[in-house]
Amino acid sequence: MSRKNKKIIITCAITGAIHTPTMSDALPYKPEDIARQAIDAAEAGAAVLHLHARHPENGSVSINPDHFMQFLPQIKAATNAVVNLSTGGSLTNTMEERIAPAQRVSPEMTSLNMGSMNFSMHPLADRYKDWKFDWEEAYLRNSDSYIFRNTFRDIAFSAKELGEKHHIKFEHECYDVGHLYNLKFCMDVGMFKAPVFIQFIFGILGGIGADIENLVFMKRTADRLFGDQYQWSVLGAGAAQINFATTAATMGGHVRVGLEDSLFISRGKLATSNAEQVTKIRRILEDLGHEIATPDEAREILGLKGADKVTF
Ligand code: KMH
Ligand code: ZN
Repeated sequence: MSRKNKKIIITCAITGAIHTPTMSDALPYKPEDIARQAIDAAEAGAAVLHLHARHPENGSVSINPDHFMQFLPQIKAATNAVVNLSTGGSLTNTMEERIAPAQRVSPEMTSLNMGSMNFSMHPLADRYKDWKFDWEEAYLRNSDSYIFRNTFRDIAFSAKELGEKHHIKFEHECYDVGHLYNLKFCMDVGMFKAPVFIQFIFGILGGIGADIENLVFMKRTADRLFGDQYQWSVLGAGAAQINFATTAATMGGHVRVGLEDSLFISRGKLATSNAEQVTKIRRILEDLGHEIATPDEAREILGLKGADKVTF
């Protein structure tokens, strides 16, 4: 879908499950820091906040609904931004565990990963020697034997438990071209209603690489499969983040930034916050003549149920 002349939705992914506290002091893991950075990102122009939880005491990834509840009410009280909860979980979680926080708080959106794949951060472990917490090194190194499991049965389970029962709209995370075909199959059997929202993801080790030719190919494939029945956004991992967001916007897409996807603000320079990345992409997009969507405009573009329907 070309989406020319429409507003651009900035999603900001605040902390994720890829990076660890040693890598950047700016990566938030305490609930008050996740809340503060999310609110600041929304004030800087993010219409959608993609959120993971972490254990407050050591920053390891958490899918405990109680940990989400330590920051979600603060975010809701301070911003109108759309809350999008991750269902990605950590290296060992089942799909039942991964969707439990969303079942508890019934957000407007959640992520939904559209295929099983290698998903590895192990090369990052070689860049650090002194770790802030003792779980970090093993977490990263063990990801080389991790299969990020998202079978058709898992996807159908999430569609039923979150989509049907909670009217949650999905950020369909597609890390490779095959994931688009998985989504098409799921739509054909009635799992998801148009317009779907697809996040094209580039540069994860295990997914399609961060080459602009791949973005063009993903977009062309999605056009063929979904016609005008989809909205799309792009995230480039690491150094690809801003270039890919800018290119996506030029091609008619929405964009995602945030410390989940990259810890940097420019080559070799760590970002000081999520809001700094939002401010940067917003400035670039506005300089190029694009308009940024407010949260309510994002709700309309994506067909969301509304902030009054969440339970946090
Ligand atoms: N847990 C990672 C392997 C998402 O937010 O849905 C991927 C992930 C993506 O968490
Ligand atoms: Zn995520």
